[in-house]
Amino acid sequence: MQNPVTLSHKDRILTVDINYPPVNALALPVRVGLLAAMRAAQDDPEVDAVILQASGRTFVAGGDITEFDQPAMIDPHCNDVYAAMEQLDRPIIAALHGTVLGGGLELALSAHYRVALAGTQLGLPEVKLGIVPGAGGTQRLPRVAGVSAALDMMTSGAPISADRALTLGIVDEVAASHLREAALAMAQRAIQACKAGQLLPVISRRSIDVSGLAPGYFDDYRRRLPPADKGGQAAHEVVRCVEAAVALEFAQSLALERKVFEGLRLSKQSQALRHVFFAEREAARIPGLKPDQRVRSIARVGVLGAGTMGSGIAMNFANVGIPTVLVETSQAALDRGLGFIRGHYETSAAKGRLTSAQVAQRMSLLTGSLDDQRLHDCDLIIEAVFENLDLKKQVCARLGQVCKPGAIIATNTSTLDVDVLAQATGRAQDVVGLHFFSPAHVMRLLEVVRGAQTSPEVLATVMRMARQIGKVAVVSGVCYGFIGNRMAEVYMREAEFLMMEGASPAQIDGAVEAYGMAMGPCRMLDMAGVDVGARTVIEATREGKLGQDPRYRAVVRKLFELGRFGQKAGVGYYRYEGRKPVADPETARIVSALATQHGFAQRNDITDEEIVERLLYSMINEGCKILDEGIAFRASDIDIIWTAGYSFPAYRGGPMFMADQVGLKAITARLDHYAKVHGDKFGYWATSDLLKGLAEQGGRLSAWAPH
Ligand code: 3H9
Repeated sequence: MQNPVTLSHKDRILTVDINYPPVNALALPVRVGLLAAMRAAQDDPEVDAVILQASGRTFVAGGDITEFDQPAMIDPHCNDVYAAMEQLDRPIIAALHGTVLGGGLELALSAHYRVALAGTQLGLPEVKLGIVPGAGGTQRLPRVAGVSAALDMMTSGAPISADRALTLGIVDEVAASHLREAALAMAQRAIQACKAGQLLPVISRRSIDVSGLAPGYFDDYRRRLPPADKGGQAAHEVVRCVEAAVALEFAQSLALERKVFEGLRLSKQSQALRHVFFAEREAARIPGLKPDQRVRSIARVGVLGAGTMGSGIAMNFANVGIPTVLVETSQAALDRGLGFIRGHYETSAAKGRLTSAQVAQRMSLLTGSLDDQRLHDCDLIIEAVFENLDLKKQVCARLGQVCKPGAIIATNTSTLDVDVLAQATGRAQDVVGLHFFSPAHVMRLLEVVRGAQTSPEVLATVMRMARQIGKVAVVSGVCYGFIGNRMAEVYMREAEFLMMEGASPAQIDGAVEAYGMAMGPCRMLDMAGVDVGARTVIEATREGKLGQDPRYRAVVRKLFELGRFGQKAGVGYYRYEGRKPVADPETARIVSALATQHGFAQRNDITDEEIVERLLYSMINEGCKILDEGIAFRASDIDIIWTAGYSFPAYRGGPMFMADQVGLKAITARLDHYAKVHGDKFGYWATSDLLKGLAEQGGRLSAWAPH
């Protein structure tokens, strides 16, 4: 490979250029190159100043995350490079563009001056990977931005704009354009300042301003963070490092930071978060698609149905500047949909997240219509009508007539057979399932359902579109519930069986929430609507998709029958005081009667461990069946479905990552145990062949690939 760090000399300025695609990460060859560059500058009396820049779409986006799995990081460490930069007796100007993140910002903070192109994003996102900034970030950032702003940046991991960085003193200048010229001009000023006898500004030599910090400041700050064992481990360690920065000499606290970084790098949370980082990117790769696969252009979108789902879907496109037509059958429904969208945008504007000009611009991209002929010039049409097979079939048949040739017809179904709907259009090759999650303008996950005849071009187009609208897309094959809801069905099944065996909704929710799920199954269904959940179960049972067990999801059906629709009705699994769920003795009575009816012996020895195992291990088993059947391409795709769409804690990596961590042998042993204890008339505990095989061979799901 070509040297990733090149030097060029002109007019006594040395330009050090990093060129290491895709994101100029600080991999070993880059560190070696940078260190050599600093030594060359030090030894060269013909150099008056150094400009540090990067080629391509971005300045340095961080340390090389792929290196973090190594037992030990290989020298030179970034800290060696940064120390050499600070020791240079001539000015270094960092010229920043793109995303200046993690080790990239740490690199910039080790230069003497920084100029950023307008639009640059800067941040220390390491906590999102379960680590702390490990090359001086926790030490240098508080020295320029102050303790409070530095902690906020590092514990959230959120990037800031170049303008905000200027206000905080992180950069010295923002250039509207012509970054190179701005850096050269800055270099000339710095050279003059040196000649006038000014000392070079070295951040590590500055003191930290603690005058505004109240006594107990750091403890108060810690209390506002998520608990360490609930994904907050790295954020707590950031506070420890900054506290050390205030109390100790730079060299001492830098050494502490490095030790903390090394400890976290090997931690379970960090391994899981890194797995999620790479799994998200892997999910975009579709086996069998050629790298030069042609994609269709999507310049105009149509959404059929302006309910909560349809309106949310439409917003995704307006948000990125794509004209979208929203079609409904009644003016009242259309007005409600457009009103919902406007209300959402205006609330965002009131919170300062959008300007009123942006609200107006987005609304101008959205048109409503009662005439489905308006869909004719759309490149992508998404039907988001009520989840009913006959209705959706009718709608798809109509779309087949109305849409122009080559348009992509997408169905937003969560359970229905995409192949049946595709046939109804008469052009199955142009049809794909796009399962948005509610609220569709907020949730990051998009399940892309490839039908038996979906063309590679259509699949590639919607994957690119998903990225454009900021979604993480995962491809699923066709089966009942696709990947996510099929697994969720198993999770809910066990929750309800456990209830009939004697566990309360609060105990079940509490156990999985303690594990890290944002919301337990009972609270979740109460919020989504017991009626919605029950109708799906009733319909699917009628169609024979959920087996013939009369006990299956008996609780949700009963609650539905009794009008206990969840939060919106004030009662469901819980009773609601406002939005607060409280235990309801009536639920216990209903469930106990169901237990008697269905022959469950109620017991009071159900532990949280049993709840987590029965809900999650059975879900893992279902995930393995999904892999075995070729519904999902890889185990990590399933993890992304669950972390991005079902609030599975990212710091646990997703259910399949969890399975590898627990050990597949241990999981199959527990599945066998529950089969023995409960019997297995309906095959609920039948271990998937894939899981059984891997467990026997000592294999791992993460390493599995279909033959
Ligand atoms: C750190 O800096 C620690 C230091 O404090 C201490 C060190 C001692 N490393 O996301 P994309 C790959 S920790 C390796 O699709 P985008 C990525 O996997 C790091 N690889 O592009 C993908 O590969 P592929 C702190 C990386 O335009 C390709 O680049 N920094 C890294 O949507 C394109 O990525 C971060 O956490 C990396 N650091 O978004 C920033 N970054 O094509 C992490 C990316 O094979 N990165 N890749 O799938 C990002 O947030 C986004 O990638 C970025 C670009 C916004 C930069």
